[in-house]
Amino acid sequence: MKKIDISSSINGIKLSSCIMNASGVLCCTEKELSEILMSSSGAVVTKSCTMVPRKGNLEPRYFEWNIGSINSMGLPNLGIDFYLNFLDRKKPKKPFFLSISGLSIEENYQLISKANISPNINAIELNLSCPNLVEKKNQVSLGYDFEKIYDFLKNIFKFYNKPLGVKLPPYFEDFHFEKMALILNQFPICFVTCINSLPNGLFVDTNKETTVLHPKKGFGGIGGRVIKPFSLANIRKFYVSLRKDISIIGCGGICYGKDIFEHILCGASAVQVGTQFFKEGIRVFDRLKNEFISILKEKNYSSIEEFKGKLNVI
Ligand code: HRO
Repeated sequence: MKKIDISSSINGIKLSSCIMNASGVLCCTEKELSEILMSSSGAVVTKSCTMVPRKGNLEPRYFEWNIGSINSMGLPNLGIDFYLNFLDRKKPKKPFFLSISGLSIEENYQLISKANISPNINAIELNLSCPNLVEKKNQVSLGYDFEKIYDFLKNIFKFYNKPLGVKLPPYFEDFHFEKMALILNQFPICFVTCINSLPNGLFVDTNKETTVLHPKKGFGGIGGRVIKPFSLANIRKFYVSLRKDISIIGCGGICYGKDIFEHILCGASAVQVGTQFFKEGIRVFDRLKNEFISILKEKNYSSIEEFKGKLNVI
């Protein structure tokens, strides 16, 4: 019988499985990260970190329903030193992506400088798209600030010399896709992760006539099944407009093996699982792997390279 290989490469970083966790979900503490290390996920991504630990926003700050989730976590994390220390102690056998999300450009430079001298990091996933910071209520997130982002990346690559990817917010306008691709194509970016949660959704409890979240008057980032068409659109748009050596990691709406297939068909080299990981726990990686392998068997594919990016337009 034909061997099915679901390994992948993110611009040279080898993953034994193309399925990994999404930053933010069950990847904040020692216990959570250790569990991911022991699972069948192809890599581990940390919760986005800041220079000092943060408690995050007030609760309730997460809610899920049958087809989606809304969150306003507010970047709770244990601080960069914890994640670097975890990495140095555990020496993971799978790629380790440190997600960072400074509250200012200056803080991002400090975080990146620290990561730059850490010997065991495989890559930084620079989060340009946290939607929920109460302290930045009137500021546009960097991923939507096309003026600032060019200079920001230019300065980073003056001193940073390890692999770096960016986690992008969802875009909706052709103009924005083109503008972002034009910027990213000028830098030695290793990968882009598409997409973070859709910012400023609102979920209403009909019976109680209230919001379901407390922070930010109930508004929060939307994830889960309901956002899959937007993830696919962002993956596809960037797949056709970015340099071919920039890998794409798909994120958003992965619940079943078929969702992984669709992300890769649109151009992703790997996928991240967020809302469904939170719902189902660590066994989600085995289930998704089995379902994905079954689909490849049915379709007579033996590796993801055979269909990656090969979406046909009717
Ligand atoms: O912590 C959060 O509120 C959060 C972050 Cl950093 C992010 O990147 N995406 C999200 O949906 N929530």
